[in-house]
Amino acid sequence: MSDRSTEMVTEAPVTRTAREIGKVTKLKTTLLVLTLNEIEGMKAIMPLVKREWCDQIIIVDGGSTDGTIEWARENGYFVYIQKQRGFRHAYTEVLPYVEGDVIITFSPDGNSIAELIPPLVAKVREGYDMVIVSRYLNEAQSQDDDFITGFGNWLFTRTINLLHGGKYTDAMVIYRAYRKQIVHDLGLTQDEGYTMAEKLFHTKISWEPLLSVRAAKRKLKVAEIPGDEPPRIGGERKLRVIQWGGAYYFQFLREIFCWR
Ligand SMILES: Nc1nc2c(ncn2[C@@H]2O[C@H](COP(=O)(O)OP(=O)(O)OP(=O)(O)O)[C@@H](O)[C@H]2O)c(=O)[nH]1
Ligand SMILES: [Mg+2]
Repeated sequence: MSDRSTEMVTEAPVTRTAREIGKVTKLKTTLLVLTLNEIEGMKAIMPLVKREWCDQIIIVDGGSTDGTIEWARENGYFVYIQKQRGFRHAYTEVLPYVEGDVIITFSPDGNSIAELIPPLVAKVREGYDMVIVSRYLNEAQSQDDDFITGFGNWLFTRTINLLHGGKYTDAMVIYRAYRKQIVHDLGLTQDEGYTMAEKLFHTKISWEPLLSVRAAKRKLKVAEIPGDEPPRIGGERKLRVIQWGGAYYFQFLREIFCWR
């Protein structure tokens, strides 16, 4: 599937000296597996993730009570249990444990196809700052979307493209790989990008949409590869359509005026 990836670079395509390519291909990778009561998904999906695909795997848990944590530890995974509630705190808290130069974020609830990890890593090693597994590129499809989430993802992606100069087909998905350095360069660990949106909509949000917005604003080298989103396996959906939708949309508008 990786041969049908889109290039979103605005400058010349990646042309590098052999020395630079050497540096890029040596990049170490850390897979972050996000869990909150995903025992069925974990049992079905994690055996499909070959441990040699990434240099490090961390299970980042939001406080599961269904045996997810115990199962992960029994199967030899390092588990980090977040202290503060909410996706973005999962990421900021686990960051000091990340040894890789590249972070891959992965959902073990059935929505992320494990076999796409190697082509995703290969693509990022071509020299991109971020590579997204797009559910809407070429023939890729989401079987997890309902009408509202499908429309929301379309609207949010188009809004980011229009307001911030992105060329995304999927600016919202978790499944992606990016260089750890850009987390700092784009100020993703700083509260200022989230607090007003979170207060207004009484929720905690994740950082993928802001990452997409700021990567577009900075004109980073971004690519997408197509990847289906199969339906969720077991467990419960945590998505809060109205609250997260409102908070993310507010963030996109705020970014017109804030952050360079
Ligand atoms: N560490 C952590 N993981 C979470 C949290 N909320 C959800 N997750 C996990 O993150 C992964 C991705 O969740 P999502 O796919 O965004 O949410 P979902 O509930 O599956 O909803 P949809 O996929 O949009 O239908 C799942 O494995 C969830 O269990 C959280 O607050 N902390
Ligand atoms: Mg999901």
